Amino acid sequence: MSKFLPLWPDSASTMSGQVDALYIYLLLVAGVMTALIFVAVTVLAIKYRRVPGREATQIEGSTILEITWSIIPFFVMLTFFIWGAVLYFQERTPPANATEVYVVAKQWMWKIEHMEGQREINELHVPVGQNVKLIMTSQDVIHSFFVPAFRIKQDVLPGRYTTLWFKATVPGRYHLFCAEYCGTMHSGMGGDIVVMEPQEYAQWMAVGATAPLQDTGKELFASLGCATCHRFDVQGRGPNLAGIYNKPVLLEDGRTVTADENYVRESILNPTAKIVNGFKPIMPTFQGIVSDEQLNALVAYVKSLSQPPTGTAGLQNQPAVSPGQTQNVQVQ
Ligand SMILES: [Cu+2]
Repeated sequence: MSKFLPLWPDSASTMSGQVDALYIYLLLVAGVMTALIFVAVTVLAIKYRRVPGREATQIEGSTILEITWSIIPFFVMLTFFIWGAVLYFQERTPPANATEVYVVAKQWMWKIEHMEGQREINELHVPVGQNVKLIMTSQDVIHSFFVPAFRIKQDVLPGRYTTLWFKATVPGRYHLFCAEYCGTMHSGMGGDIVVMEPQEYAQWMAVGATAPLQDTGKELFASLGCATCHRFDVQGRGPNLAGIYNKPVLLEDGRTVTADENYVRESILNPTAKIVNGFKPIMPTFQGIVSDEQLNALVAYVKSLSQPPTGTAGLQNQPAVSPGQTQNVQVQ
């Protein structure tokens, strides 16, 4: 339909049809409400028009009528809220099996890093039919990752990660916009999501890969000296990081937090913000020492310490994770 009457952008993800359905519903309800009001105004204007010789009479209010026209629209409007909330939670909850891609925004470009090591600028290649989770941060100001054809949008903030996920359904090239005014060249800050058939994608993936992201992180972990304190064999001066990802961590002040991507990131840049119970605030900050790309690699490495060995080169030397831990990771 959109070719003849381009009211809607391309529809190319599992979410887009659902978002469109909600939009059509909103338009229909708004249309019906508007029609009802216009009909009532017209009919009442005619019925109670001024007629020579007719005296105006005072009409008192009707409680039943007023309650009816309040309660019925209230429940109609609640359906917007419920439907919208259901879609929102679907869009905010990445499936556990999603392929992860790191996105770093800066004035005025999108830098993409695949787990396998491929890097791209202003282009993101993905296979059709695969859940893709984006872990995004900004090097400078607030940007916003917006792909109309997928009906997804998420602000990208400096100093923390935000995430987004999608599953593309139709191969093709879809425009990526920055949807947050971010400076002079904001309107030029765009790109393309290239959705490919799986075989085509595998061919694309086979070319130009450097090291997998977690391997880069592992090298950094060694070269920055992290491994001196965060040991995997004996208890070091810092917590053992094997298996911590997505697990609750008890802090010195009694709080419990989940060791998600933002926690790992914060612990590298601002180590004293959340001190793990039983440890001392002796870790120096790496703010200004590691770039956002290096941070992503370190976060990917820490996360890889919580995944069962898959036999890929990058994961061979990781510490063993007990079956219990592995199960928990998968459940979460
Ligand atoms: Cu921007």
